[in-house]
Amino acid sequence: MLQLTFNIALTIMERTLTILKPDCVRKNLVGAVINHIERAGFRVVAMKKIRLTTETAGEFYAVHRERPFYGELVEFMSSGPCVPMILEKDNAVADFRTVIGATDPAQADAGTVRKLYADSKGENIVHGSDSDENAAIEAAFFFSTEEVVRGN
Ligand code: 3AN
Repeated sequence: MLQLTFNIALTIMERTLTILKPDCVRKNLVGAVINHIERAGFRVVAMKKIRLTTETAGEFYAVHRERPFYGELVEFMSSGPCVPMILEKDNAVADFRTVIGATDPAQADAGTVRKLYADSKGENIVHGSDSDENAAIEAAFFFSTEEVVRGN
């Protein structure tokens, strides 16, 4: 029984929250980016297409409220639909940040999502959580428990 409990605990995967941003949707790159993400070993366990308001975008990025680009960021994130997703994989948060590349696409490694598809630091195609704690907070921002579906 103890052994069984241990094995079940080992199968719990780490999660991260991503948003395919309005530039990704506008450029019709949703499928290409999801393909890139799945090929990197992530599983999509929740996904929807929504449009943030300036209020909800401002709330999501509240941590950046004092930064000079905050207004621009909120305006951009509410400028069209976006596609938030919860992704599962071992080491999801760190591995996803490797897959998407640096915030500034000019600095991003070759083959990363931002290097391949992004135009600028502001319009950089995808968001990725920066810690396990924020991943959980951000996942709850977009999805209810019922909207998260594990398994194949
Ligand atoms: P990342 O998304 O790579 O974790 P953060 O957390 O530093 O980057 O920034 C959050 C978001 O704010 C970025 N995804 C980007 O859209 C925007 N951003 C960051 N730096 C700038 C900047 N200098 N000018 C405009 N937008 C920026």
